[in-house]
Amino acid sequence: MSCEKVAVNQAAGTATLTRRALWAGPSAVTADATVTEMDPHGNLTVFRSGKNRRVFVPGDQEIVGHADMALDPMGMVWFKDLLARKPKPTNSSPGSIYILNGATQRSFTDPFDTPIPIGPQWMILWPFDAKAAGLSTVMRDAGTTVMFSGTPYAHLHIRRSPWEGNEYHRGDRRTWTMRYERQ
Ligand SMILES: [Cu+2]
Repeated sequence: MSCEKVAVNQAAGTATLTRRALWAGPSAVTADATVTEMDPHGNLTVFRSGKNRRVFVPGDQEIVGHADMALDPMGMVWFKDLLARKPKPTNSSPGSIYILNGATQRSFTDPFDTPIPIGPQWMILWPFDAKAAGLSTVMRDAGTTVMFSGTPYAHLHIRRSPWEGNEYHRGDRRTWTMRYERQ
């Protein structure tokens, strides 16, 4: 979070920022959520206080890496630790952050720093071991990556909607879908 972000966001107005912040999370939690602005030090300015424990923060579309976010309490602990550059996050149980409005991210390979769009995602904040979990550490457009793998900030970075696919309810007909692959 840069000072630049706060300045640009101040010009946008509270109503606009609130509306955009709420795109970050699922509709099941938006109605009762708190909406705040966050400064570069993680200090919150409340726009709207809500009854559930999820906090929505607007990002800035003009700045790479500043996505709209919906954080739960442990997600907030983790994110503030990251902002403060603590060597290790201090969340005592897994947190979660929704970034369902998508994001852009700095490239780690391109000298001209072309932003990579990474789309809707959500994160489970716990230092999973990629190898043990059998998960990739490389950016993908769907599925799960262990991001910041091998560091205390490692987390499950999950693309696309958690509500993809169909639910099974008692009495529903089963459709087995399988794919074959050539050896
Ligand atoms: Cu992530």
